[in-house]
Amino acid sequence: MPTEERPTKNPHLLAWVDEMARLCKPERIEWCDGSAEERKRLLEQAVAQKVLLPLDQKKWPGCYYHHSNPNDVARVEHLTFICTPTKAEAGPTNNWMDPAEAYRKLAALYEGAMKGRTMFVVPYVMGPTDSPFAKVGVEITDSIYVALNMGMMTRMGKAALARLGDTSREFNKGMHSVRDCDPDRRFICHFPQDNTIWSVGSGYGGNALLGKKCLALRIASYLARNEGWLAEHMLILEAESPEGDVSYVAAAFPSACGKTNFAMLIPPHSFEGWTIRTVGDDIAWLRVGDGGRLWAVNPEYGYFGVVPGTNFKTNPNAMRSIERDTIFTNVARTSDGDVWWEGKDNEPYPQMIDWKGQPWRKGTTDKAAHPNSRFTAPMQNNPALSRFADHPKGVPISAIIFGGRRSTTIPLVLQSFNWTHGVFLGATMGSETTAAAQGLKEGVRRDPMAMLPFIGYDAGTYLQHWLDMQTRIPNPPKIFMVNWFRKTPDGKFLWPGYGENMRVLKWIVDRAHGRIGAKETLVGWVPRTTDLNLGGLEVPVANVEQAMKIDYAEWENELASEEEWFQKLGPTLPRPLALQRELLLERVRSAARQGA
Ligand code: OXD
Ligand code: MN
Repeated sequence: MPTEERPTKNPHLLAWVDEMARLCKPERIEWCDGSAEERKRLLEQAVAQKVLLPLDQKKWPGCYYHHSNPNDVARVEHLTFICTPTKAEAGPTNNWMDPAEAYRKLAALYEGAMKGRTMFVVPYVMGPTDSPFAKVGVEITDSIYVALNMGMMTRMGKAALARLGDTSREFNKGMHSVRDCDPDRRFICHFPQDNTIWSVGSGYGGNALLGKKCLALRIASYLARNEGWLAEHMLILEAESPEGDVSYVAAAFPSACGKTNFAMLIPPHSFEGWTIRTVGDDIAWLRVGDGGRLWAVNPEYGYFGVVPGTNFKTNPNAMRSIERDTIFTNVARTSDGDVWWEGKDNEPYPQMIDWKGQPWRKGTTDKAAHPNSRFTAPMQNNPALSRFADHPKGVPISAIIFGGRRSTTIPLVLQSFNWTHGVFLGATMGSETTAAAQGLKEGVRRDPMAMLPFIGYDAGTYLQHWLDMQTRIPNPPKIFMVNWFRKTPDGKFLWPGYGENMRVLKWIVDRAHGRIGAKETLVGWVPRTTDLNLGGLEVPVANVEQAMKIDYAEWENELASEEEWFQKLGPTLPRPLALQRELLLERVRSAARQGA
């Protein structure tokens, strides 16, 4: 066994690292301490190994490029498993594997997988290090790319070992090997009861940076249910009004539906004096706190965002966040160290190297950057970072927003009648599929709370947990639904989105504080056109009205089609949600019959 400097005395951690080393047989073991010197050294090593290519350091200081294996560009939901003692605990929306079988199968793949390679031991904290809500994880990986990315996405190194201490068993055991990156030997397995993750065969962020989707969502959602809180796929933003009132909002959108853009929104000119700041762009851990309110912490420390479509118009704060110290994965590059992607401000260069490393010429129809190409950037780079982003207590949430990508039916914005109706809106949320996950059927899929791929246990039980949270929160946030993506019958977006979403956000914040009007419909509260500030909007009001329209015939279809989804959830579907659907459907049906 290789000897290495061991920066902890924690016997549980040491025993586990020894056990994994015996299995994987690395040539060397390197414990990451999270220091700047270490980062510099690892970057140099990654460049020497051609895992990273340095970009032009004048244009892109501290930035690097990474080509993934072309077979490894997104999360793989069909290869992601929840390994609970019974299949019922994983529920009908997850792939399940018996834990003993999963350990056996993956151990065989880990056997000797790190021969001749370095095994990095990466201790990290999800959440502000001094927060009572933070969780410690340790990832073992044979990927220097993963070690470097974990150093940006989490509070990594010494601070995590200090937080863990010398005796605690309370850390997530995350085992990861890219092995030979063979899609036939790729598995992402979660063992919620063991607080353990085993991932093999992929180096892609969502499959390999184990603090993010695997720990902060799948495992954390399981812990959250047991401990009485919520781990959610939500951005957290801070909205400050011209009068200096500050409100916090958490919003759940499926992957690649603009969460990062919303979290970094710049208000339009007619909203002078409003400022939006980012607390988090992907994950929120929500707990009941002071004042009986729901408080949110962002467990992450960096952004792993979708690059295509990002530019100085759509998201200037993201552009500034990636100007330095960023790792770009699978965008296009030039031979002199520049990067480009579809939807960047400038035209493509005539000749580039595409995401697969192949020559690319302007005019070809092939995409130069992969649609799910990504940036990894430290959150401190964000010029609009909230000063509470690192606060141990987090921020108190006034409104929760659910939103999908829907061409029809779902209006621009809708406020739920109450908590149960809000949970129903989240539970039945649908979205058209995007590039963030491979192998999904095109079309609308139900994605409860944008958590379908991330609920670490039975989905019906998860929805019951959401309902149960109401009685724990004396002052709960109000719940809303939005849809930025509604289209005309000929396929044009009705709403301009991006910064203009401020108009909707303001209504939401004002509603949460009970200071603006709305109209009651059969399916929820909506703004009247006069309740929205539309000053300076370059889109005809008729389009906005179309985007906001509630068409009861469309809703009848929607509510009727939700039955199939509820049936899929099976016996644990909470009865209040089934009744909610029936109640709404009956009301909408009679209204549609009257031609309303
Ligand atoms: C992500 C995702 O990377 O949701 O955030 O896939
Ligand atoms: Mn996400």
